[in-house]
Amino acid sequence: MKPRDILDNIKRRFPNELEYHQAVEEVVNTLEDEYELHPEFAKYNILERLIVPDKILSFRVTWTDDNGNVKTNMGYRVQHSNAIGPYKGGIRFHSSVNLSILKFLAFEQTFKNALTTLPMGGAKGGSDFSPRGKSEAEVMRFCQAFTEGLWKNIGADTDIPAGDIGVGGREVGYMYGKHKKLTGDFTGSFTGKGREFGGSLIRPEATGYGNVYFLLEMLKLKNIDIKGKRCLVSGSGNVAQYTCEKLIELGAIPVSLSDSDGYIYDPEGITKEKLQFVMDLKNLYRGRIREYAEEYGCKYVEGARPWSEKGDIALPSATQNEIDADSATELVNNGIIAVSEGANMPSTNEAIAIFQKNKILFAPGKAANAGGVSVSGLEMTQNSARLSWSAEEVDQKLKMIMNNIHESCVKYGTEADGYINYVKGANISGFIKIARAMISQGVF
Ligand code: NDP
Ligand code: 8G0
Repeated sequence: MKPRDILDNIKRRFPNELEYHQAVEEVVNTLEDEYELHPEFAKYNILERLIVPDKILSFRVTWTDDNGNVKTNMGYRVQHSNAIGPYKGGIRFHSSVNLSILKFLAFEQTFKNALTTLPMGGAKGGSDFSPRGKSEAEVMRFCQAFTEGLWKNIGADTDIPAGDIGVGGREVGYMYGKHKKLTGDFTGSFTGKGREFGGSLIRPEATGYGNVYFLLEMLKLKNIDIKGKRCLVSGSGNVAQYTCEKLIELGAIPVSLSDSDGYIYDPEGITKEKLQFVMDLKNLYRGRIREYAEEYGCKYVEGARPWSEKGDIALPSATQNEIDADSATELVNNGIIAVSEGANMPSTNEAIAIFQKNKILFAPGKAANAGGVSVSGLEMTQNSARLSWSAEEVDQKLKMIMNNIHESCVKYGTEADGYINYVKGANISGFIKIARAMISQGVF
């Protein structure tokens, strides 16, 4: 079957899974030529086998709130592919979580993990539970109940979850603790753990820092200095915070942040001190980004995203589909030079096409945000070797990995006119590695 026919078939068999279609379509669009070049891919039906997840676990999570009400949520784990290593990918807790979203995330994770050069397969999991407004005790009970549904299917050599939207160090700690209690084993069964029990230095920073390292490589090829560049950042969670931290360190000027209620625009720039306010606000008090505008007297726009503001570089770091065709057009008209995705699939396929048509430097999440899972891979190495590396060592390795990913994208994505199609580069590079592993391991 040709890639197009496989895509049509997937759409027909899973008609309501729009995010999954979108992620698969983005890959299929860039793979057609490469597929033709290697008849063995079609012979072993590699593409279809790589699109359909190995296994999907779905379970009910029952927990009790502080008022004694018994609640139920859904829990899922999509074990997408373990062709090149154990399943690896985060856990998302958000009211919007459904199978389509987790399937798209697990699919992209498989390609991303292949790009990192570390031996990790792809997975994603989560629940439609929202930690927002829940007490500390409720979050703990939920995490424990979720782990009860999952624990038999995960493990340091099988499937290693981590955080994602709505799941930070606190939640990973509770899940890790429950997993340890049920198995009796102290192993590297999760990443993103606390420092005291096997967590890696630089893991919290890794996704944001890594995205900026990737951006630096893109700019370097064009002889563009990041200093003084005005950066539109969305989100205000883990990825957005450390993206801002690295941008500020390098002399760039982040001017926006957002959350699910709205965005702030601070034309004077988010400084180190203002960023500390955001970190305390979000990580300690679990407040809203609106409070930044109240504190510093800048603009706050309810129910909107920052893409209509003027900036040189956009680093979307909140969630999927936050940049649509209209936003992309606005960004281009306002003179954007680069878009580097911290979030997973923040741009729609139509938005990507607009960036590429206008020859904007565009880095897809599966390349630009791979720093997070890379340092998770380094955490796994440290856990199994029973040692811990210094922050400098981990940061150095992170930089090297991001530079390697950039190089692979250039290798496979440079087009006849010299434009680097990072989407194509990332997809082909990841695909070839996984396809070879699948062929070598036989048909099953
Ligand atoms: P966090 O939960 O720490 O932060 C998420 C941020 O995005 C919050 O500001 C949140 O606002 C906002 N947000 C979430 N959902 C929506 C929505 N539907 N609409 C508008 N805003 C929303 O998550 P992370 O920072 O870890 O993750 C952000 C993105 O980066 C995700 O796409 C994730 O998959 C991706 N990613 C994360 C990695 C990591 O290491 N953490 C690694 C690679 C990718 P609010 O506070 O209102 O919920
Ligand atoms: O560490 C991880 O496995 C992880 C956590 C959150 C997100 C991601 C990702 O790459 O999207 C990976």
